[in-house]
Amino acid sequence: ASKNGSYDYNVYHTYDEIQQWIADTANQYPNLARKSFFATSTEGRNVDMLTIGKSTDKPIFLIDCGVHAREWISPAFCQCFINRMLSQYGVDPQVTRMMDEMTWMIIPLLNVDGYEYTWANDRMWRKTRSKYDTFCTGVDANRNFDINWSGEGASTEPCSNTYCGPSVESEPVVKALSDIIRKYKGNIQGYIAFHSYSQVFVYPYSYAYEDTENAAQLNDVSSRAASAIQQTTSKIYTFGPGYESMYLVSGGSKDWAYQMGVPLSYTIELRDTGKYGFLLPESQIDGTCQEMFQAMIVLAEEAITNT
Ligand code: PAY
Ligand code: ZN
Repeated sequence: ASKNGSYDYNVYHTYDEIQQWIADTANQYPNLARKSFFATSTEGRNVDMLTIGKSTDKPIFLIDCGVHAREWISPAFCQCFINRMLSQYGVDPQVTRMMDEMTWMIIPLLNVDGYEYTWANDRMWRKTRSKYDTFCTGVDANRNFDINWSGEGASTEPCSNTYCGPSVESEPVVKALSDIIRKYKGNIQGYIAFHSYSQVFVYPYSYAYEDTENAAQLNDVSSRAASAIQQTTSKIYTFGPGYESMYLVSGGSKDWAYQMGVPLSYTIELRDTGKYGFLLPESQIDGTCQEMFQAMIVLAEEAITNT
């Protein structure tokens, strides 16, 4: 497929298809999108980033999808989000404002090795595919960031699904994401890591029973985003600081991004609430995209007016 008019956003795509889609998208919208190299994974795959927006020097909204391999709805959401932003620019005034006022740096599929593994070998794989142990493979990329690394809510056991890795940023994709946050420090207004499942807006902190200085704002924005979702598809999303809305997590990306100065920092847990869990049927991709787009309008508006 060389043009994206026929790309099916309502099915799950392989790593190869997503790579092709990123290239095709950048080609199709040369004035609004550009593809850049983001990282080389442990197994040597390319990880790409799409930067979208009318200009490239606006306040940044950074988004990653697919940090956990089995959470297939996450990269599917990133793709439909990007497609809507690009195809509706100049058509939908809200999209136009989001594209005019922010620079969106989006990594549609971060954990490429793990994702490939979920297609070829084990649908329920979560971690990366780095091997630091004789028996067990993989690091939990969301335990590998430089925030209370290896602390509570992470495991130092290589066989664990929450293994924090042999050292901070041992995973090339984590290093690349950390580098980009360091590089644009001060200019990033929003950061979201899309995960599944649970339908929750999770904000810092997760590494300790502690609230951020802007906890009231994070709570208020989540609450408005959750209302927007409920009005769209009737789905209920909850929200709260990680220590309360999920569980303790050390070395997670949104805590680290917040600590690096990103005021609006979230993990968003997409559908569902457990009926299908990670095996969310393709028939629910569209609804997830519709509802979360409305939430993104709320989050983007907050990021725009926050600057
Ligand atoms: O920021 O606190 C956070 C995210 C915590 C997530 C994690 O990394 O463990 C939560 C889980 C995830 O999406 O990976 C939730 C899912 C349902 C799981 O695997 O437990
Ligand atoms: Zn996850």
